[in-house]
Amino acid sequence: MQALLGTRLAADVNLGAQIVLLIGLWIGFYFARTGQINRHAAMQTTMVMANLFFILFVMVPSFYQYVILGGTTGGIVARLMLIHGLLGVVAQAAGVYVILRMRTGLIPPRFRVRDFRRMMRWTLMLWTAVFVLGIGIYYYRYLLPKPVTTFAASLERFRQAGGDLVSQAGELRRAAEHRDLQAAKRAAERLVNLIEGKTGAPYGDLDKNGSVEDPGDGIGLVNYLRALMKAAPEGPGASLAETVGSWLKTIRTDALAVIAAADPGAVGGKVESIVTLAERAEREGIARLAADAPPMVIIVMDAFVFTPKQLTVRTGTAVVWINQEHEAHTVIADDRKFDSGDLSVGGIFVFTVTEAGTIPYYCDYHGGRGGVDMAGVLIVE
Ligand SMILES: [Cu+2]
Repeated sequence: MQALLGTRLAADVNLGAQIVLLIGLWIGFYFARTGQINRHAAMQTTMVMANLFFILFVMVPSFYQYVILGGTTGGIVARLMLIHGLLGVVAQAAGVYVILRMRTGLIPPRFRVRDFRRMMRWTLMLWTAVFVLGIGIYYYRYLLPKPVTTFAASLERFRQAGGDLVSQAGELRRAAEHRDLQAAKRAAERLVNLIEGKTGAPYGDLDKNGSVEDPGDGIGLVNYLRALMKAAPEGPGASLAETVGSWLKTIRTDALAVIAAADPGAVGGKVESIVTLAERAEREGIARLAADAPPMVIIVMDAFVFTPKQLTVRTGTAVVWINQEHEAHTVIADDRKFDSGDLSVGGIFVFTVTEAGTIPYYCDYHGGRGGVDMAGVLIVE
């Protein structure tokens, strides 16, 4: 039914049904309290059996897509889904047990709960708790407003990051000249973070001064280069991008050596090499690449959203998606114009837009067609 109705509509139908089922169960409870036992039995049986339908056709498929296929265990939605799934199975099993016990002789005597009335009450309580968890899932997926940003990293940001590379190398040289090891390590941390980006292996508070310093946008120069190479693998920029990439790797290695150094005297040679290479990478590489490359924008996948969610681009723009978290995502157009397949952390997908129009897209695991949950839209002019 989820596939039939789409993620959001199936969730809406299920939400309505769950409200009806819960009210029904509490009315059934009232019947029991007022001695209307036949009505009680009929009501609870109907509600529990009806719920089996929604479990099988809405909740199991939704759980399978989000948690199992997506391999998603992080984030509030997946965690709620896991708890909800576990407790929901217990609640439903208890409901079926109560029905069998109430209406049939199928439960062998040794499996018969002694305080049956208490068990029924507990089942109703558990059912209610699972309902509340379900509301939580619905809220976080469909109601909670997601951040709306229009800023997309572009070649302009790439050029700026190149400038930051040179200025941080300058900071490093000044610190080394003053034999200020702390300041040198700080500048070295900024260099590494600027180069690697959030998804890099050495990224973070490398000098252990209590703060993560990254003058860039967290994407990382190496990822800008990877995106450029993917956007135009045959272009004249591809081999230059590769060369710049190897320079950046050298700078990174030397900067890590500065961070690991025990005294200011040990960093001199590294610092000179970093400054020379940074200037060269900026002047001969990044500035030229940014000037010659066709227009490019980067959309980041992080915290189960596309940022920016909505973006206007010109025809001929290479649109790049980068996965910046440790959850797999996909980028798939509503009309299947493109489908990235699984993108793990650091994964890049490029689609160059060629004609004007609106292209809604979504993540196959955490979103759905029509702008549901993890989804975005490209407006091509
Ligand atoms: Cu996703």
